[in-house]
Amino acid sequence: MSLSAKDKETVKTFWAKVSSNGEAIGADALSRMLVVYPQTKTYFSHWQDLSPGSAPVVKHGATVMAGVADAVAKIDNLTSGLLSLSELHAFTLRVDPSNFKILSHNILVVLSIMFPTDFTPEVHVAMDKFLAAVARALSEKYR
Ligand code: HNI
Repeated sequence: MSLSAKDKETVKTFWAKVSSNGEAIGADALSRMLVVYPQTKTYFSHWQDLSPGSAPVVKHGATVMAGVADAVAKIDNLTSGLLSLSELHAFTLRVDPSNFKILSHNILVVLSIMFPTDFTPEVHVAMDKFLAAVARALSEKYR
């Protein structure tokens, strides 16, 4: 399941095409996660409004996608590159790492809807592997 050199190139090329839509991708992915997997709401109970498209959901969607953009930039060193973000999620936020997989799934769903032509099976598998690698890197500090 590791990312080949070809997968990395595919991720970077696809990301270059779609990254200007990061905010919209993040807002929809987070909105869907909170509706379809309501157990994820527990981490955001301090927000005023957790409904799809609400201000905090849109804002945090952009934050998460900025994190994904950072991960694309660090694709060759994800474990060390995301260590402080892993520490934050493990020790401060105490997010159960199973949720990373749930968010990744929602990001893939949104990418497939927003970019039906560019989201080829090749892009799908590369992005799936990449998001799994990001989830693994974010889980590093839980050990
Ligand atoms: Ni996550 C904060 C990135 C998955 C719950 N998260 C952040 C921040 C980034 C980030 C960046 C802001 C850090 C800072 O303030 O320094 N999160 C990511 C990435 C992923 C991810 C790249 C996976 C791809 N986070 C998740 C998941 C959950 C989650 C799956 C819970 C279901 N994250 C949070 C919470 C915060 C957070 C909670 C604090 C937000 C707030 O406003 O309180």
